[in-house]
Amino acid sequence: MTARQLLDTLITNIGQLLTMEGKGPAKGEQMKKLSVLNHAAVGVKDGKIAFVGSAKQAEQLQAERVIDADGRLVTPGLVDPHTHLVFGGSREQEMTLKQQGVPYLEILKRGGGILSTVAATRNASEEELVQKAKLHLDRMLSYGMTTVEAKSGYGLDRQTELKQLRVVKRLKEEHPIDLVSTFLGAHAIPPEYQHDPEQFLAEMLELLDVVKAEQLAEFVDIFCETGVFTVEQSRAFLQAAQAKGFAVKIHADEIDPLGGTELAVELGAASGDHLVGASEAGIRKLAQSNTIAVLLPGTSFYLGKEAYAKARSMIDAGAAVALSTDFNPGSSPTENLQLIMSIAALKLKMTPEEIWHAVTVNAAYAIHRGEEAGRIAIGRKADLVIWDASNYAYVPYHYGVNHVHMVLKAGRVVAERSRGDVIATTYAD
Ligand code: IZC
Ligand code: ZN
Repeated sequence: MTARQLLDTLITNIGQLLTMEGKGPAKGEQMKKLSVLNHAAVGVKDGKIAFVGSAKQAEQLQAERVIDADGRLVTPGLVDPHTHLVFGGSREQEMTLKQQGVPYLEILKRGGGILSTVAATRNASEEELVQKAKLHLDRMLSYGMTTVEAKSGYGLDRQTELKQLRVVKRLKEEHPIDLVSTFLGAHAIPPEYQHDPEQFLAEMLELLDVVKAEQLAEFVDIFCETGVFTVEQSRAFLQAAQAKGFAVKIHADEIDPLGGTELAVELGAASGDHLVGASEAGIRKLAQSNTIAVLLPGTSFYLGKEAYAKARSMIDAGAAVALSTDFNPGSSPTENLQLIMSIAALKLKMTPEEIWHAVTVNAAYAIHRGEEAGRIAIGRKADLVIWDASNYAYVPYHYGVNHVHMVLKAGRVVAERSRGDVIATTYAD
């Protein structure tokens, strides 16, 4: 960057700038060290980062627009690597059942839970689903999330699974958040196949050819859990998906410890997700692999569980840990990744340094966006959050509220604090 070049935007007077400098995902010890620039500035040109340096150096630069960060913290846009974004209806009626002690898997067994969302999603039009998901995405954007993974899995039939994936495809064009699509047709066994899960899985595998031809998803995922799909079924299903050219992920060891963590590593999955019941042997294997541990402590919290994923053992063993909301209508109805950062501090005993790696660079690697999102470096897309905080430890500490001051997506201001706690999205203006 030379003094004569004109930047589109210069954010200067930054108190702390987290660039998340490094190479590849941050594993183990690497998660404990953060690269922090004090009194910094970031310049943007054509939607990309064109300058990273000190506020002093930036005094030489010219820009169309100068944003005075006034000593605030600036980080990469947050990345959420696991959401069930597109669904019909909601499940507030289950809250009473849960209070009465009815377990999550028992509600599913009775035909509720995921299956009640399946009924609502089958009944919703594509347009209705687009409008509903847009509201959720707007909220995510206002919380500083700029890249988000979205799963299907509330159709469990050809037509509705494709409808959900097409909704995501449309949203990729209509919403500033970068979306990454995952096919989760194997999310539950639908009522019409209760007695023949193998036939159901065969149908979902067949559907993958259409998903591939229409480029509707990059990843294939499966819910490996008691009463849903076994480890053997999951292995066969995901191997068949890999043979068709898909990358894979697994909902593993969320409620019962079945050995899904080991399976994720065995298959070379991009991520193993949940891992609450991961065994010590599974954790050791994870640490030696390229599979990212995507932890979703919002679900332990929301389902009122004592058990949380053993993030400390995982990081200390050398694994790369990411965090996610698991936004879904049943076990984690929240779009607030900042709240998840606080739960990770309180329940997973993760340090602020580890938490920031987990919601930026590691989350990006879990969805194969590690070379594009999650770091602030010259030439990368300018996805940035200016926080109403002077230091990075403050965000997980002050919990339950939105600390965003401003969000820039590819260099454009897309959300901004307007008054008090109100963060308004501005991308449609
Ligand atoms: O709708 O309950 N765990 N899938 C696996 C979910 C939670 C989503 C849901
Ligand atoms: Zn999930």
